[in-house]
Amino acid sequence: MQHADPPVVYGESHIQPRGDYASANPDYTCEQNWQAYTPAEHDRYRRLLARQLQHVHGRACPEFVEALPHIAIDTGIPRFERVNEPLGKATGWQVVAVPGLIPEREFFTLLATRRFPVTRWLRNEDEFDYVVEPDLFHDLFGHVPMLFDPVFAGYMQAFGQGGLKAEGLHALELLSRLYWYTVEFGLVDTAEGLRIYGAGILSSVGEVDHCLTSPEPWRIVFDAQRAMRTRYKIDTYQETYFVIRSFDALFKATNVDFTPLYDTLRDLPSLAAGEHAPGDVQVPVASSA
Ligand code: HBI
Ligand code: FE
Repeated sequence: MQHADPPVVYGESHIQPRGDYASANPDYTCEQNWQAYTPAEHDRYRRLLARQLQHVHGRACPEFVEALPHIAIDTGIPRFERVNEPLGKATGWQVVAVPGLIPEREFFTLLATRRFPVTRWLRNEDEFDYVVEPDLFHDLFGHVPMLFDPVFAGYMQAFGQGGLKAEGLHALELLSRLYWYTVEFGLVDTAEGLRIYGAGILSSVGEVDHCLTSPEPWRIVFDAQRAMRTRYKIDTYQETYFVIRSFDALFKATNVDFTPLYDTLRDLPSLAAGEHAPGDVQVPVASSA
């Protein structure tokens, strides 16, 4: 079935989504087509995985590290059904294949039903260090391990449910900022210091160190309203990082009806990616709970 929908705009860049949408189902899910991956693609996945495993130890949050054995299957690109077995047992989530970026409504609908869309194509060799759109490695390695944590898994489903509500309230942009500053680029404070849970950082190379040690970024205590006001850039390191105390705290802070918040936010000016605002509570780099 041909999809005539307009291309999904991801973040602020207007990119034609990559991928074969013609063979996708009406809900944008599709077959992974695992047998179609070439030996070169399996090898590239193995090298991406080996490099990232070195970078995340000591920087990723413990919940992420604990789930890695389910993803870090070093024979190459995992079959999604092989990941779905332990994932389903852990939190009831399932990975589903999609051709690439999908429209917000379909995206939120999948999250609301505990299905995480993983792009089925892998980046090209010349995109080894950075790819604009989320590819298989970003989605599978960056996002899926966190879905093994029951509290974070609950947050992601609530996010999907909230997203479907937000659409009616024209608050998708606010919600996509919240998604960006938590699910993609979130930091968490632990007894051992700041750790990463955001997929956009965990699947990247340079930012894993930058986000925890550089003096440049503005690191502040997470606040949902502040995050929803803050614009983001998709192709640079983040200039602001939001730090949560725990996934319980994140879930509690966002498991409320955002409708009144959307009304307040509509009248407030948005903030630039690196702007400091009154009320910001800075988190020092060597912070620990
Ligand atoms: N589609 N496949 C896919 N993956 C995403 O992460 C994604 C998407 N569509 C929209 C989207 N993310 C963002 O707009 C979120 O903020 C909703
Ligand atoms: Fe992502």
